[in-house]
Amino acid sequence: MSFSTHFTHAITRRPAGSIIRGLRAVDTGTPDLALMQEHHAAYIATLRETGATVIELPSLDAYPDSVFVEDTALCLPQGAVVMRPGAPSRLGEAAEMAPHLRALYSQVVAIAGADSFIEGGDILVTEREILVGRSARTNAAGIAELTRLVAPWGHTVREVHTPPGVLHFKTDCSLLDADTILSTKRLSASGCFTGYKVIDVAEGEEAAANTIRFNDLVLMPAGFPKTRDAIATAGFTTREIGNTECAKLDGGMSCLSLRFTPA
Ligand code: CIR
Repeated sequence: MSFSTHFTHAITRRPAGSIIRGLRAVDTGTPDLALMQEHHAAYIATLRETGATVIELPSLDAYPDSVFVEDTALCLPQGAVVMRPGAPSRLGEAAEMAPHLRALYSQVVAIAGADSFIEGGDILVTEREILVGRSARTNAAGIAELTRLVAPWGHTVREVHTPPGVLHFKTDCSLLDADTILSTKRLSASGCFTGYKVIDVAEGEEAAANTIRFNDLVLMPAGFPKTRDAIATAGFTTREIGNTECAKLDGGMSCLSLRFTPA
């Protein structure tokens, strides 16, 4: 079973009332908490439908963006790495996640350098390597530290670039199976996926690039029919989840969970 697509567990965190103050590149309106909660519940139900255990953490009002748990850690088969988010308002979220990981994993390490910044949204784990996109949130020191921490576990890190103006590397791509990546053309054009099979997100549907392959399903944001059909035609089973409210905060499917098999 592929460790990059199949998982026994996920961790999520309930959205907080403070979500209305969440970070966003462009203000497209205030997120509606009730609707976000509805979408979040559908997301969790879909993860559970695959047979996984989903641990739902309580909301953290002190951290408006804390529903986006992916950015706080990298979960690998051998252990977990606690991140150092590059957004100052999100730095403390990592320490909030660490004890939950320690309860599940025997090995938990952390990015610790004062100048090291790295967020989980910039990390794409495939069966053969870990790709990390340098971005406004993830710097060279953070990537170097991650590289050192995961080497003893047999993982290699390849530094790539997040397209300019794009929040995270995985805003623009996702892994569908061991060899297949869904990507926007603006990202795949950089050549960073040479050696993989790439499925292009349809023109005008760039916001559909952030999906998650979780066990037998591909969870994707609702409202992108051309990309949904392209994924289905390639043989994957898709589930559309409402994402209008998280999208106002530049968040999507991957941001809402940590996915792993504890070791
Ligand atoms: C932020 O700017 O940090 C949040 N509003 C969105 C985080 C999305 N996370 C992700 O792509 N992994």
